[in-house]
Amino acid sequence: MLKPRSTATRELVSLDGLWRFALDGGPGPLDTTLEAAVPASYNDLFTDSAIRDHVGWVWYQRQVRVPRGWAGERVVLRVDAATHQGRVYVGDILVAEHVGGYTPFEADVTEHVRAGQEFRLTIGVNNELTDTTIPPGTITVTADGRRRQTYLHDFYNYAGLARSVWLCSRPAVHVEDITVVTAMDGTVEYAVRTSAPAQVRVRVLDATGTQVATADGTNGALRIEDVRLWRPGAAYLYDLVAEVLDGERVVDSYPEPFGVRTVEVRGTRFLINGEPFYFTGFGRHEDTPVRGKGHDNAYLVHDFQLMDWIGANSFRTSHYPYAEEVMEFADRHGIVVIDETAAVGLNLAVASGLTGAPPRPTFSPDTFGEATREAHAQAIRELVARDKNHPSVVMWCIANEPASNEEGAREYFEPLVELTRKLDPTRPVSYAAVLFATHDNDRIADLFDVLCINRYYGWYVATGDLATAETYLEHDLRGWADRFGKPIMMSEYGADTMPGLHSVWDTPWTEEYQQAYLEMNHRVFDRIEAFVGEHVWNFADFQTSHGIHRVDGNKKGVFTRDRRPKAAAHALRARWRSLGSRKPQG
Ligand code: GCB
Repeated sequence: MLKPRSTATRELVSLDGLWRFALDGGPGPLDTTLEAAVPASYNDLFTDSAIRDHVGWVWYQRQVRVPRGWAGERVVLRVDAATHQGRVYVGDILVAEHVGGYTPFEADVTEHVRAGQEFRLTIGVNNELTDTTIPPGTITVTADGRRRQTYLHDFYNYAGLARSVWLCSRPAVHVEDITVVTAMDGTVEYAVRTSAPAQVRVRVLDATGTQVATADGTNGALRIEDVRLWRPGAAYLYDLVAEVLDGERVVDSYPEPFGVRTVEVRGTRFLINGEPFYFTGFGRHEDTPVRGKGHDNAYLVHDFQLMDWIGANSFRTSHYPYAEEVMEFADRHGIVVIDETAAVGLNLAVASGLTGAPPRPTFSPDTFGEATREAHAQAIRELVARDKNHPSVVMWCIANEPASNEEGAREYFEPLVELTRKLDPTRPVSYAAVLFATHDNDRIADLFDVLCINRYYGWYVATGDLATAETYLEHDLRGWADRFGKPIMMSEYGADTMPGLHSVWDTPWTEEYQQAYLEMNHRVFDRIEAFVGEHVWNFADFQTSHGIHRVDGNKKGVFTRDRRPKAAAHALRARWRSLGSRKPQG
């Protein structure tokens, strides 16, 4: 799905700002004095815990005026994200409904609005997670009748309109979709889909706006002479401008930025443009005080500055697709991205491990079955549709810590891997493996291209004993490397750390321990030939749900929630700045 842009043939009105907000409501005028910021999660905006802990629908409403010059154009409403389900109304009319909290959707509302006139726009947003949503969760009702939401991931279930909302104009016949696939010799294969059969021309512009190639037709290949590659740390972007023509008249024009680069897994190497690439960086979250998961360009800039400062060349969009602004920023600045779906928590053993409840099988008709898998498939379709042209995205991660060791895992995942490969034959596919999944009981790793391993030896296991942790970790990782013969990377390793807490001993929660813990991990990584990268958990401290395992959130950040470095940040900086994108010599 194309990002809304203003072009010579399209206009764009941002609907960000303050919207009327209420827990009770519907498409009719809201009876409320509350206002909520868009984009922002609503949870932390208000002091009323009934709002923060609300389970179900909430309502956002505002007046919108259609620009008077839009007569004769298609008018489209676009919601960048409604977490986790959205319903859009123009006046009393339902114009769009969407499930999935981190991918965009839109509605053509031309028949319901008039140029120059106002309409009442209402968006209902539902935050419920069930065994058929991605991510999954459970709703229970307390003795006094309150509905409570629990889920199988630690980060807080922020909800609402956390990304922008747009009113867009589009010509009657317009470009609907563009796919770009590149080769290092400058060959650009393209496919353009239009809203109706039409004459199409494509033009490739370089970063100065100079036309460097052109072709006619909805599908084809063109060639950029003396092509400049998109490289990690040295981005270069072209625009593929797709034009719908009526004779010589351009009726629609849409520029899709792209980079020329290749990605390939060969043996135990991860290659970008044919060269081995070693990932350094983080699993992250979209998470800031007050805004929750609300997209914020100031944090966007600052977080990328900090990643640059520390020498990180990459990150994973743990545990859901991030705002498109983030992906475009990564494209422009040469940061490499592992792009993850919101399928976090498909694992009932993790929950029972923490609660002592008897484990239930994760994959079964009564737990995660056909309907869950269909929701998961849809999450993959929408992720690939949105992000397929980003040069920064070098791999899809279709799930975080699923029960890949349990019966039914293979039957569940095989069709999803096939689907991902069919949707995008050009990028490797991975999942992040949970501690309980080992090289001898995992049932799905052979289906994937890269082994992404999450491990917390020295934290959840062998707590405070880094010597034992080092032995366990090495044994574990070597097992995976030897059995599968694929590239292997650490997709999570980390230790909760209270800034300002110090000790001369190996004391968990201290700044020294976080640093020693990371160094222990690095010693092991550097001894393993097939290792292709390290993503520390987490870039910054982040908010979690209530629970005795967290004190005001997860503190495994290398930066605090307000982005100040802990001591480990300086040690990582020394290592990563000296590595660049090269594999360490063990
Ligand atoms: C994990 C999860 C991540 C958690 C982390 C932790 O394995 O993938 O979402 O936040 O552990 O800190 O426990």
